[in-house]
Amino acid sequence: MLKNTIFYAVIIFVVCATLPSCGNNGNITTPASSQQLVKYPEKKEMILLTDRPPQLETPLKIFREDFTPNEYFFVRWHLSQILTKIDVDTFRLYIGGSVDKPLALSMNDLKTKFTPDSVVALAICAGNSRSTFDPKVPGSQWRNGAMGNAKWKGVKLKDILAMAGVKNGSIEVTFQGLDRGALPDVPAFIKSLDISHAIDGDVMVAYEMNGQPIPMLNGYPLKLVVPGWYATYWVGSLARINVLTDTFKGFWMKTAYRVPSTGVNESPDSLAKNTIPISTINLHSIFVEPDTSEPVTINKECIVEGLAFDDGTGIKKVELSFDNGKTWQNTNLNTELGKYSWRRWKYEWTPKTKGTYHLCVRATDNNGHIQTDKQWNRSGYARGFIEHLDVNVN
Ligand SMILES: Nc1nc2c(c(=O)[nH]1)N[C@H]1C(S)=C(S)[C@@H](COP(=O)(O)O)O[C@H]1N2
Ligand SMILES: [Mo]
Repeated sequence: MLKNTIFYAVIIFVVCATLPSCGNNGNITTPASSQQLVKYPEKKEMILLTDRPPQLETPLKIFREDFTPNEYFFVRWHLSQILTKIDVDTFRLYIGGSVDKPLALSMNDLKTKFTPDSVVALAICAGNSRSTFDPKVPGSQWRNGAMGNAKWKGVKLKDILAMAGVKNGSIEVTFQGLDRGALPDVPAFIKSLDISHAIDGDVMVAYEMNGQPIPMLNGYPLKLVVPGWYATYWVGSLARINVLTDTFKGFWMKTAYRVPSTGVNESPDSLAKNTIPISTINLHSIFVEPDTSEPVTINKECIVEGLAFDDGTGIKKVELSFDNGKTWQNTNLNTELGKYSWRRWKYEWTPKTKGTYHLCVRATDNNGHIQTDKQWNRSGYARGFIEHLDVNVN
């Protein structure tokens, strides 16, 4: 515990020393109320949360598109030393540990020695929408823009592991990128998956995002894609895959990114004693339109629209309420873009009277699970509770 406290104190000191806007409350974040737009290499105007490491949020209006353009795709790194350039000719992806034949694969090997695979999948930060948690929790104060939907192309992790030959008795696989902490004792960003998950045929080592190379800030040249799981597992600038015969005990699995073992809910008055690593994407739906900064007019059609998503179970229906949850109307779902994609919902609304309407949206998945009104956990992870939007009609 003391070690972790020292670790964070060091990080905060290093970041504060380089960031004039850093507050003194220990949170390395910009308040949710401010919306400073910035332009980073290969990116268009994004909302700045922190500069070092870069944390950039996608403006909500970009979610009117089904695929989030690479230049608007959110950015979230934990360590301050990230790659700004790389020589792809000498770059190698190393596969080692409990395998028969350790591999060092070039980009050309990945593109020519394996059958290409592709998937449409939503990447969503576990802390997306954290700024809306009540009571407030520490951490990056994201609104809804720490997510993006993309078409990923690459190689199935299963095929890479088959080439290396996983030995009997292997139980986990770890993934590490080329990013580093500013100081040697900052734990490397390493994530792990169970071997059964790693070889399930869904997990992918991607070299393309929406038909283009992955932007440097999103993890060029390789990013692990773990469909249906929170993006903390989607290791960027991926360079090392290690097969283990033991459970991985690194900081980013054993200390960070954990939720109560009973689910993503706990009470602020009695925090859960047992925690487990966060895993699959919680069922959620959000509003994208109307843009409440623009007037909504009586007797004129207004499109109410948003996105619903989950871990791949599938969205059965999305309902909308105009009276703060008393009555619910079914919305229209757009065609499914893939099991791991988000799903767009729409409702054509013609308000007949003036006033303020309290809209709410809730999704139901194919297993019959329905979003509820209350959810909280100390880390602000996996937001899944019902969104509200107040709309003034004039
Ligand atoms: N190497 C590396 N990979 C990483 C991270 C990181 O800090 N380092 N952050 C993870 C987290 S928490 C998120 S939300 C996603 C963000 O991916 P993006 O920046 O491409 O949107 O990357 C994941 N992969
Ligand atoms: Mo994240």
